[in-house]
Amino acid sequence: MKTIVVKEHILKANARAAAENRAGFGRARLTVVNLIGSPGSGKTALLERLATHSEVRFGVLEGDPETSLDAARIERAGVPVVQIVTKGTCHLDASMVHRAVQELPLEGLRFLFIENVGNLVCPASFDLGETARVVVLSTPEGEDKPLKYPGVFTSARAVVLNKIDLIPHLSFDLDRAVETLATVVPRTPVFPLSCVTGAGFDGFVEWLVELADRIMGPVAGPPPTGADV
Ligand SMILES: Nc1nc2c(ncn2[C@@H]2O[C@H](COP(=O)(O)OP(=O)(O)OP(=O)(O)O)[C@@H](O)[C@H]2O)c(=O)[nH]1
Ligand SMILES: [Mg+2]
Repeated sequence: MKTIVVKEHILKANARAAAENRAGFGRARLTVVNLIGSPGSGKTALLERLATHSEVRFGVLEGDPETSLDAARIERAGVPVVQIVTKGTCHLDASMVHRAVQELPLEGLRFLFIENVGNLVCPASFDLGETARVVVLSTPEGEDKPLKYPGVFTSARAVVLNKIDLIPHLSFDLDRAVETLATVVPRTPVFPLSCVTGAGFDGFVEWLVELADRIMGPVAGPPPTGADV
């Protein structure tokens, strides 16, 4: 009996496309952040608040199974955006990103944020060619998620712990959440913050700017053009 290992084949093809994306992002001097989190954790809210920080010039690729509602929110925030509708697929892949980024005006941008489909499992397996993954976990989800979904957390360069403004209304224990994260990802920075009040947000922005400085150098270099990616 013959067995076809579909997953392995798909992941190999994705890895090739991701490597091409990564090379193109490097030529365009873009720091690319793959935002992963559960539906409703606040990924789009994070990007909306980030739009108020002029030190982070960015564009966005929005991934959703249906609708362009999130892209409309990002556009209202004055940020260049392209919506990828996956038609039910539970994650973005590198070829979707490659096609979508051709439609995004990259001139003058230092960052590209890719909001993945809301999910803590599927997006973890698909490299998009990003510089860094950031997981957005929110307080109503509970402190135990890093234990239940370790794969996505171990692949992240940073964790945002969003919706800290809601803690007084929840049984969520911030110290316990930070301890739990430390058992799963002891060296990963954690940013407790609120996208609604802005509390804790500056620390995350500083980390982003340092990341870009480390990867691309403190001066952004010649503005990228669409032809570079
Ligand atoms: N109280 C509070 N609400 C928040 C915060 N961040 C986001 N929200 C709310 O949470 C809800 C979901 O936020 P979104 O930004 O749409 O979440 P998302 O992760 O982009 O969701 P999907 O794209 O559907 O996966 C919205 O009603 C937001 O206003 C926060 O820091 N505090
Ligand atoms: Mg969203």
